[in-house]
Amino acid sequence: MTHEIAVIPGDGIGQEVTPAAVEVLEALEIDFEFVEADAGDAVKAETGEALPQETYDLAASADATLFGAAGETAADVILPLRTAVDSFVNVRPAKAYPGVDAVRPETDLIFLRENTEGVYAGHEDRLTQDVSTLTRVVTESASERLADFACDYVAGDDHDGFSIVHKANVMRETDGLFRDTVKRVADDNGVETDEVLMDAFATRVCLDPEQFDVIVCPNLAGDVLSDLAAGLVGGLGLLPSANIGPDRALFEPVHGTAPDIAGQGVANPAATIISAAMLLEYLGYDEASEDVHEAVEATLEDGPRTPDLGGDASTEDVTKAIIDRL
Ligand code: GGG
Repeated sequence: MTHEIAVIPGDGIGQEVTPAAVEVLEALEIDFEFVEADAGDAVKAETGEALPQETYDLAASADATLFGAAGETAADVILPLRTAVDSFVNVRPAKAYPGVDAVRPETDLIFLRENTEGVYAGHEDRLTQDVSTLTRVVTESASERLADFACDYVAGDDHDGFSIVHKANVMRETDGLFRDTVKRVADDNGVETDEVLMDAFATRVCLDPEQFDVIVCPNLAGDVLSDLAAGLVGGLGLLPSANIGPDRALFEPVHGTAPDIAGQGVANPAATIISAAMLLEYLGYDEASEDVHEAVEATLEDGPRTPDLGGDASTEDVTKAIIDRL
């Protein structure tokens, strides 16, 4: 059976790391049909549209999508692409790897980030010269959908439970609804939870990341706290993500376009290649997924490494080393 994979490199280093991940997938000789499409700042400059309709339609119909990064147009690209696959959860593992210089080498976390609402719902207004507003949306249905996924996730992957990270002591209605709903669903499923205020979480995870395992959180908190966790494990070049929907999914590195190094051929492809390993698992290729994870881990441990990890290798060198280890 052929799987259609939409490939949307986007901007900046997305143009470098996405082809690297496709090279790894091609090396596996699985029956994939890769279809490339444009999105981001460059296509907007050319056509006036950051996300052409054909790119949206491709993501909405492909079996899975591999996305790189978007810069200034991130809100016009990433959010609709997540909608195209009806993605209600963004799975973001943040793990320290042997051989990589990490602030907290014991870190091994999974963020399950609500992916449709919160401040990302986009209800912003400029009322006057002096005042702008943002309406934050939290629904019971979206919180339930995330909590159902979290319960299945911890059961399937043998975790003890999960932490609900929120700020319901201040945002009583919105985060209050989020916390109460997630807790109710977890209780109904017999899943253990604890609750952590998100500011306290930020401190505690830096001091002792082993206190945490699976973290369920609202949209913006998930974005910010997973980037914080990237700082604990050696940088954003190591964090993959999966935007999961009911019928399809979109995989992307957590990092953005990195304009400071774009075009130099030295971007770390690990985050995108690990995202591709998550894509393989999503499509049922568990063994191939494990092989890619192991090849990336061995390469991170023994090199070559890109400059963000203290090495002087190129994106191409690292990609080749990963493929050679498959
Ligand atoms: N690789 C995805 C990307 O471009 N990330 C940068 C970004 O702005 N991310 C925001 C988000 O994940 O919500």
